[in-house]
Amino acid sequence: MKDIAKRFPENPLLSPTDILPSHKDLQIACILNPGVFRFDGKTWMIIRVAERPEQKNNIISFPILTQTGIEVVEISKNDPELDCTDARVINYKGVDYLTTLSHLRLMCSHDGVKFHEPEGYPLLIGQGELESFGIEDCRVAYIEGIYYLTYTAVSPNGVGVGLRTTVDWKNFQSHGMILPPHNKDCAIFEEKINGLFYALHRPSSVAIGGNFIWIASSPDGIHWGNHHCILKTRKGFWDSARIGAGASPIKTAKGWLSIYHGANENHQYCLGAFLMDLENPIKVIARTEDPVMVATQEYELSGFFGHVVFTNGHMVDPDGDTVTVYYGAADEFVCGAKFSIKEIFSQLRFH
Ligand code: MAN
Repeated sequence: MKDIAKRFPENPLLSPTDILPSHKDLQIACILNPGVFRFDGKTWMIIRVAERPEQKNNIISFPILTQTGIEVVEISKNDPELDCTDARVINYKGVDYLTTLSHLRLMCSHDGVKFHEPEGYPLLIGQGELESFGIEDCRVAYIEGIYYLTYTAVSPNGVGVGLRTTVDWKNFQSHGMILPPHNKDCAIFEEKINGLFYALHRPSSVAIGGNFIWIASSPDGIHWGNHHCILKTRKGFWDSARIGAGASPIKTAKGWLSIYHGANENHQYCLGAFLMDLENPIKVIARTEDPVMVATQEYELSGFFGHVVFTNGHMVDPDGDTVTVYYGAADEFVCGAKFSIKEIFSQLRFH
């Protein structure tokens, strides 16, 4: 498999021990999957911080959000009704829970490498019954002076896409759930096309269909319709089980370029790319066959959930060719790597 990523020698850029938990009873298990944007002359990340209580012997414990705050659920590991084979999700008495509770936190940087927590900015935490298992993996699209934050909203009702908007990162307007379960990986294009907003998203179908990338359009960025399935998983490939869009597609002279993640049946996550028609992004015109990035480094292979590189944030240099992809490694660390867009193009197979 090819890997054309030039990883930062400073990786991991952020580890769980670099920041403090949001609550005295919790520890940070992972920080991962940052959304990325420019604001106030600096590079910012909105990272996912996944927390849980200190784990005791033979007990699995995890927090959930209730109307009055955080509640910790404890289950004996010997309980026959518990299935905890996946580090990320458990099933107890037929109900799924997440093993960690995620919130979103801002980090900022002058050089795109050293990030620190800025003072005076709020944490974004789950609100209401559709976000009681937390909010995750935020993508940020900047359109006509407004930042659109699309994130995964998790609750016992399922996994859907929530939207909040802001202009100053201090005040946020919540627009609720814009795409109902099961859906995630929603990336809004940063420019309207023929007067409409466009977004990539990833519904999942349990029976017929699969974990495919779809596109939708909207008159206002809030209400979405005209859905089309545009990219599918490929049997026998690195992206055979699930695929999902990364950050907002990059506008190039030849089309909209999306860097996406794909996973196989063994839950190994790699990155690839595909290209959509500039005027009509419903049309996919090219796709990479091999991944452009594969988990190879120690910090990508072992961690909370190993063999994972996952991105939902990037920054294109003014040179128009270099893109810095920020990514979650092994579901535990935040890392960075540079790519040349030309080099990604050389990997694309045109249909
Ligand atoms: C999957 C993984 C987890 C995530 C849940 C809910 O199990 O991507 O990391 O927490 O879905 O989104």
